[in-house]
Amino acid sequence: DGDSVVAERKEQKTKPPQMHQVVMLNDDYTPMEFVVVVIQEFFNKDRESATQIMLKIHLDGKGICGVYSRDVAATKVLQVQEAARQAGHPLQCLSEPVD
Ligand code: TYC
Repeated sequence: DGDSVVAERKEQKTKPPQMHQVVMLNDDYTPMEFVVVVIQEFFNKDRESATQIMLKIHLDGKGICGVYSRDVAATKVLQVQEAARQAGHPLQCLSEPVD
């Protein structure tokens, strides 16, 4: 009945956290090799997977490097931005909630 539904909801209230995808954007200047190394280092991909992701970004304009909790995704974005800044490349990435 209604009471048991309410009691059950109270015990099962927690939902999994919203996940966020880290999207990397193409540009005309960042070397392909730099992008591959960044994807390997910060998104824990092997060289083959990183190369496939880089080529997808290069061809489509953007691509998903990984899906994480909001805080981890935000940290990945900062790590990529700092690596790009330090190397003098315009590489950009962002995080957005997964639908
Ligand atoms: N378009 C770049 C080039 O031709 C390569 C590149 C790929 C840059 C992916 C950014 O996110 C990127 N050198």
